[in-house]
Amino acid sequence: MVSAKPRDSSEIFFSPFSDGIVSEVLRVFLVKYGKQWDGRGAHRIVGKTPLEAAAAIVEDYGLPCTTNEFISEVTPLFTDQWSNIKALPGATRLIKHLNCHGVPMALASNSPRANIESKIACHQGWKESFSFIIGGDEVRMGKPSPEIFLEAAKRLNMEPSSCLVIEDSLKCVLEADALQTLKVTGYAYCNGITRPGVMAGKAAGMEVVAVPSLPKQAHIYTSADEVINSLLDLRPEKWGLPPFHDWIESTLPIEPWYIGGPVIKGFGRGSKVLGIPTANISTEGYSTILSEHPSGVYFGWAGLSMRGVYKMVMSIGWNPFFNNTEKTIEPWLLHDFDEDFYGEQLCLAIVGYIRPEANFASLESLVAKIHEDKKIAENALDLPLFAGYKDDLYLRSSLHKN
Ligand code: ADP
Ligand code: RBF
Ligand code: MG
Repeated sequence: MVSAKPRDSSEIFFSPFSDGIVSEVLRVFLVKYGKQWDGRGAHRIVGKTPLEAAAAIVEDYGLPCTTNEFISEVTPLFTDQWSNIKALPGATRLIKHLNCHGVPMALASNSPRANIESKIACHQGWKESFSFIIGGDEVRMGKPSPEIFLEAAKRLNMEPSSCLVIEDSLKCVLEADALQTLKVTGYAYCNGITRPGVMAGKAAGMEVVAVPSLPKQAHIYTSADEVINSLLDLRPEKWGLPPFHDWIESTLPIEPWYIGGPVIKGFGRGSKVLGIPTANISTEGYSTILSEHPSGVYFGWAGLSMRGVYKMVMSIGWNPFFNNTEKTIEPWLLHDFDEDFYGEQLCLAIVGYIRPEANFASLESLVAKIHEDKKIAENALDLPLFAGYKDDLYLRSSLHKN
């Protein structure tokens, strides 16, 4: 990682939308052809041009249409979805924070400017927070050309070297506005190794933090100064920007979210290999809610229908140490049980975030880190801010009444 230069004022450029919309559009679209979007297709289309991505879907799903027909059919579906586009987790928090500290920000995207404006219209406070919005139709060449970022720096009257670019994957390349950008700006896709936004930022002489919006994609952002799993992991002070002050005792309070289901069999290694049992629940039915929350280590309260409510620390994701291909939900209930409870209904109120999932040099260091997470969660859940959720109706109503 390149170390950050301290700066008096910095500029931030980023495109803070999540990719959930792509899955949603393709899910609805494929049903029309009697097919089921399995979500995993997202990996097959990432890093491709819009045309290549469309061709891959037509081929993979054996659709009875040409690539161009597919494109003209999905484009209006994407447009309809713009008002439903969810912000990337942590985007509103970050925009508010930087705005409150008077950090000038610009929003620079390859999408035509009018599309960007429609997309952010439903996010309160966003438009006013950016000094400028620059669309792909306002420059000769879109990303990966540095032009859009250089233009943003010029308009902000700042040196490119004192600007920070925060770049997500710029969404799945299939998204409708990317298709339009292709026509409008003659956007040239360079290669599948580095994402266009990262290339553009580096070519503009700026520091770049990349936030891959699909899992296991960090390797295609290698030229970024830092790759973070989600905006929750951004430490502004690393880049000479004012730090967040909402972390409390190593935890980040979040808007609580809720998932539940019967306890299922996992990989059979939690207790055996790590000495840490995790009462897995199925991810089925939670694809939307899970796509709205970054993978990582969280904590909260767990209601076990036949037993009660317990403190809980969990990981959600691909367990990088084991390089799983399936995303799993792995809650460790912080209580000693004298028997297994497979099949029992488990409800989770997730109230705070601790850290991204990580890889470790050894099993011992993974286990040590999980025990550290446990301590953090145990202490945090005693704070009034988190303790109250123990009585959350969602958990209480799931308990078996005798
Ligand atoms: P699996 O791979 O099948 O999830 P684990 O080794 O992770 O197996 O063990 C998890 C199981 O252990 C749970 O499903 C539950 O029945 C039991 N268990 C016992 N104590 C706990 C605990 N404190 N937290 C979570 N699960 C526990
Ligand atoms: N697995 C990882 O590969 N990396 C992690 O950073 C990680 N953190 C975890 C944190 C907690 C609190 C828990 C309960 C589990 C974590 N695991 C992590 C998941 C662990 O690998 C998983 O539970 C076992 O592999 C059982 O399948
Ligand atoms: Mg388990």
